[in-house]
Amino acid sequence: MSLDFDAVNADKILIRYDIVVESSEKPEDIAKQYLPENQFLRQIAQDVMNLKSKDIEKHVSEALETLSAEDIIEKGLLAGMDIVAELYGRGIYYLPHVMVASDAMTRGTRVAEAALSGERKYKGVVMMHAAEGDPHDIGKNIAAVLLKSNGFNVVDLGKDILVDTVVAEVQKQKPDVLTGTALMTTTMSAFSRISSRLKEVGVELPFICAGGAVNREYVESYDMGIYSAKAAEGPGLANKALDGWDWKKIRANWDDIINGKA
Ligand code: B12
Repeated sequence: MSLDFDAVNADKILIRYDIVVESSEKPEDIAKQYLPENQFLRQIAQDVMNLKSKDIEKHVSEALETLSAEDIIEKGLLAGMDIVAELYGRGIYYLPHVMVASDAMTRGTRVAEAALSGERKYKGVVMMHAAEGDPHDIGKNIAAVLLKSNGFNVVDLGKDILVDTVVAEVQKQKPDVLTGTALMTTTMSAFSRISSRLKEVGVELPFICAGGAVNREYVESYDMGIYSAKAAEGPGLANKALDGWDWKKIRANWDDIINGKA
């Protein structure tokens, strides 16, 4: 089923100002600390935060006249989604807000992605997915855009992908790197299962695992797992795999790679 977000009047979705009164902070105050200074980026972040799905494509196109697609995604669209996540976490926004904001984010990302320059001469294949049972794919989609803009051929399996499917696709398509995203504590265990299954069938490759449900300690508790906290780290980690580094070497040099020293 596809939802028609154009028909949504965001002003009619209840915002829980009662919680705000209790905590003496308004959504606008909470948003202030995340909003970028640049007026175009600020407008885009506010579009996501204020659920302005209809305006965002126009605003991203305008911003592209002076800013790079990567900056628009990372500093505008993502900043807006951070605010939405914060407001949702505090119980001020409800699920409908998050869904409309996700739609705005996706539309904006599509316009920015179309503007990414560069010859499509692929340097390697990255296979991506969101964990079995997990519908959260915004971070994965952003990471995909950044990997593509860095010259990788991205094979995106999608969201809520069965462990069996991931293992079968890796065997079939033989990517250089596999990635997984999990935002729910109930779905993150799929990664260790994928790791065990790949070992059983004799496949080893760097497996970048991300999403709010996982941390470095967890990801490094199973073979092949390489932790990532930010989409922007994806290309740097994947580049190492193309340089011939195996997952053990990438893991051992993780801090240096993330800090741009390796
Ligand atoms: C948006 C959202 C949704 C949207 C998802 C839309 C979509 N298409 O993704 C919708 C509305 C569908 C949704 C649904 C649900 N959600 Co929700 N959702 C969120 C919310 C508010 C924001 C998540 C988000 O998009 N963040 C922004 C993105 C950019 O972050 P990210 O994915 O982590 O990506 C970053 C990094 O992880 C990294 N990254 C991610 N992937 C990759 C890949 C690579 C290769 C690299 C390098 C990096 C990388 O890069 C990004 C930053 O640069 C969070 C709250 C929160 N604080 O996170 C809850 C949250 C994740 N949801 C939650 C829940 C419980 C649900 C529901 C079960 C709610 C319900 N009761 O129905 C349902 C799921 C039902 C189901 N099973 O189908 C919980 C999970 C709790 C838990 N620990 O298990 C959270 C944490 C809210 C909460 N505090 O309770 N949700």
